[in-house]
Amino acid sequence: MLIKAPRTWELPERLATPESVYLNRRELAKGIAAGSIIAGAAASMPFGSAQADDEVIEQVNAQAAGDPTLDLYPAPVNAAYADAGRPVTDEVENSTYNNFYEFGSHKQIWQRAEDLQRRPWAVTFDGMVEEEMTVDIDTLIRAMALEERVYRHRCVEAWSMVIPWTGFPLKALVDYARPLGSAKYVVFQTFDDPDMAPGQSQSWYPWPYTEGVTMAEAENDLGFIVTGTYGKPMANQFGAPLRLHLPWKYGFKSIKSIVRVTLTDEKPMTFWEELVPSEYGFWANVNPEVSHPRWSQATERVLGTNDRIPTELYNGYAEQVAGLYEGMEDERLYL
Ligand SMILES: Nc1nc2c(c(=O)[nH]1)N[C@H]1C(S)=C(S)[C@@H](COP(=O)(O)O)O[C@H]1N2
Ligand SMILES: [Mo]
Repeated sequence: MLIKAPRTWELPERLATPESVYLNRRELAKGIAAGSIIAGAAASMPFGSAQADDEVIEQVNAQAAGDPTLDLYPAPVNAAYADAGRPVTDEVENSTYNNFYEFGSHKQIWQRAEDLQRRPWAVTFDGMVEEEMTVDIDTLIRAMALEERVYRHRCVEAWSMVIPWTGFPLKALVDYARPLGSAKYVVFQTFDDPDMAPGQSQSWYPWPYTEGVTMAEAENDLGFIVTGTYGKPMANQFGAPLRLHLPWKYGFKSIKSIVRVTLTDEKPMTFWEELVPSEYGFWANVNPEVSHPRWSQATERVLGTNDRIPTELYNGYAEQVAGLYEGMEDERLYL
């Protein structure tokens, strides 16, 4: 019997299992039924050579195993979002190719993100709410019914991934905040702590990272608040312990490591718009026909493959979200 990752012996079975198994759930279920789960896992293991891959999986699993919400995983799959129409991106690939400028302005921040202190963590709800409050992250997460959704993720830099997220609808977070009827936008902020995150010493960036959506966008069923990836609490580099994912928008809208949620009637200035207003706007909806000023958005590189595929309007989610933008043709919807 082959056990691939002996260093993770102390982890629950689902965390010691190679993620390739995840990609092949039906096989896994059959394996369990046949009483041969380990054999099934070994058969589909792609990490043959790479010790480096083991190191990555060890990191993400160790972070998951130390997370106080581990018992909530894996969460039930929301059948409406069980399949993103493309294969799920390999977890090692996904865990080692991240944008998280707080830890460096390049993709290889997964080791530096070890320094992210995911507990204690609190989220403040303020602005146009019935009552301002600061809530401990574990209280917040446990107040929600977690579910899993597989979503496409398209960065403005023209690469894409497919990720099994765990979390809860953005709308549930907004309801939790108890907004006043006058609120028109939901604004999110990441932590601001240069001692923990050296990128934040780079003073030319407008820290803290800030993003926002309209109330109508926040209430659309697609908007998702993420707590986990690949069936377990997410690793730091994904933006633990709480991040946003808006699959129809360019990835920079999907703010990581949220500490503040503000309800307001003023359209917020966001991190990238403040930095380079000619290249990044508030709406940032995916559109293959509207080029970035410095490159085309017509196609995207699918990470973990050699494929370059056509990009779709609203990243393929037009049916759910196009209606949000009717009558707004004069706005910069696609930048
Ligand atoms: N706080 C914060 N959130 C962030 C970023 C960041 O640098 N800091 N980068 C954004 C960008 S450009 C992308 S593409 C996604 C990347 O998410 P991933 O690393 O999970 O793929 O996070 C977004 N959220
Ligand atoms: Mo991005």
